[in-house]
Amino acid sequence: MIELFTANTPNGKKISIMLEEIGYEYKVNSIDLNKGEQFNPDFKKISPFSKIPVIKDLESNEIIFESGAILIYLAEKSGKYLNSKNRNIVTQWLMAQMGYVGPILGQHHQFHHYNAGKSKFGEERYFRISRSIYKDLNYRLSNSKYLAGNDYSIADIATWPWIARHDWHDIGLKNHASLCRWYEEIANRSAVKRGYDYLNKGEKIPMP
Ligand SMILES: N[C@@H](CCC(=O)N[C@@H](CS)C(=O)NCC(=O)O)C(=O)O
Repeated sequence: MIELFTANTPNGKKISIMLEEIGYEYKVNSIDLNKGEQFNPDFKKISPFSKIPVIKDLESNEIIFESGAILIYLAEKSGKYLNSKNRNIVTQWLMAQMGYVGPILGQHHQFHHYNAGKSKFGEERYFRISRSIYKDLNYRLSNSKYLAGNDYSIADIATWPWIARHDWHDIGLKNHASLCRWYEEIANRSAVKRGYDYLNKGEKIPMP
């Protein structure tokens, strides 16, 4: 059994999707970011930067923070979505998501979606880089079924929830045919649907 400390965000959904994909039992401990619950001293003990997601493996008592580290932990524990043959390519695409795709799209959400009009420089900068991320992902997926090759992996599980905010991005997922093909295929996986709606509120995946 895994305890998942999370919130309804792309980084949080990576882990509920992974837990559904590997069929592990998990209980959700919701952290209300709007109320600042991430800053509670008890949460900070398990999350040094006060961020979700975090997991506690109730079998081993191990606590893991950082979504990329959690995905690697769960992939190694379950033997799924990462293996010795694809490890190098999967970790490259996973780290590219962690260090580039997520942080840039996150800034695009801040400047374009939540705070439009507050900073022309910020809006333009993150819009431009986000467009180029769509273009580069589209190019990769025009040559490769999944991000790390022929097999669905934790690199896809990390990246997909960010593209699931495509309606906030205003970049046009439909105009990126290969990215759109990959997005729709993953959206149709039943584990992804369950992980996306991990609160069981009937939350539907935004389709292009
Ligand atoms: N690199 C971290 C980023 C985690 C992160 O930024 N989490 C956000 C929600 S998506 C958060 O907890 N924000 C709360 C805050 O910044 O106060 C990861 O991938 O786990």
